[in-house]
Amino acid sequence: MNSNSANMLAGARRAVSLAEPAVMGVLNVTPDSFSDGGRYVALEAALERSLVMIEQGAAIIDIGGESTRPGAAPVSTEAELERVLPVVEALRARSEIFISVDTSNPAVIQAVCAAGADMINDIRGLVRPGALEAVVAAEAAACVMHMQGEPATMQTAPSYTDVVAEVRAFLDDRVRACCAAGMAPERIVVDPGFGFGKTLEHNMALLRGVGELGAAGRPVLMGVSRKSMFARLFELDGLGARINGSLGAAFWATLQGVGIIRCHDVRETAQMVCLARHLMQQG
Ligand code: 7PJ
Repeated sequence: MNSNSANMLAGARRAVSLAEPAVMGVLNVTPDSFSDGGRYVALEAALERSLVMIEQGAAIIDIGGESTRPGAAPVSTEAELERVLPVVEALRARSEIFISVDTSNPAVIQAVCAAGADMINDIRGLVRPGALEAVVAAEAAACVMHMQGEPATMQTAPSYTDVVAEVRAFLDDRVRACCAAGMAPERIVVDPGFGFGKTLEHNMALLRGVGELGAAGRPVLMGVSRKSMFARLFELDGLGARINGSLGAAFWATLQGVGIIRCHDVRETAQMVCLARHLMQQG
């Protein structure tokens, strides 16, 4: 595989180097924060949070307006656009940061890319009708993620014969579909989808093999930040336990050559990347 293209993620207007893992900071724009009179305050808070994450070392900001947690209700196109679009516009006006938007909706994809988003992060792997075409038309970058089932039911009874092989086969297939639809390979990253239709054992197998999941030579995005898998693993819930697990995983992922680490705790994650990179240096 061409190492130059494998070390880059290109959007229509800007690119990010993945020569060392890029830290992607999560920005949730939740329904409550945008209701009624709180709109302007919420927009300012979202912008401020983004700028803090950039200052702390985020190379990508991932804006999400659809809750994808297990059991979450679906959201209309209008509601999703109302939450996400003003944030994309405001952040683009203030910064040249690589902007990612978490969505599966073709109309949202079209609108946010027109407003300056560089990347679409789709937990459904761009399988919804029109989603892949919208990304291709916008010349945006994309993260295609594996999920077994749908958010509402995915944790009921996840089942695989060989989780690493099956997730890899799905990601290979989606990279091929993206390329066949006209997406340039340097626009694609793949994600095994930790916690999306996976038990603790499945998540651990995927984390162990995270360096080998790069479908068709494309970099891997890892999203384990604060996830319940760590509460299960440590048999102890609480933010501290979840953050500790996330940071250990970030250290491991850097050693394994992961391209992007999606996280809430940007400064701490950037420190793990820094330490691991120093230990990997020869001589
Ligand atoms: C992921 C995501 C992930 C990608 C969420 C949460 C749940 N996108 N969106 N990968 N997780 N690409 O952050 O706990 O793992 S939402």
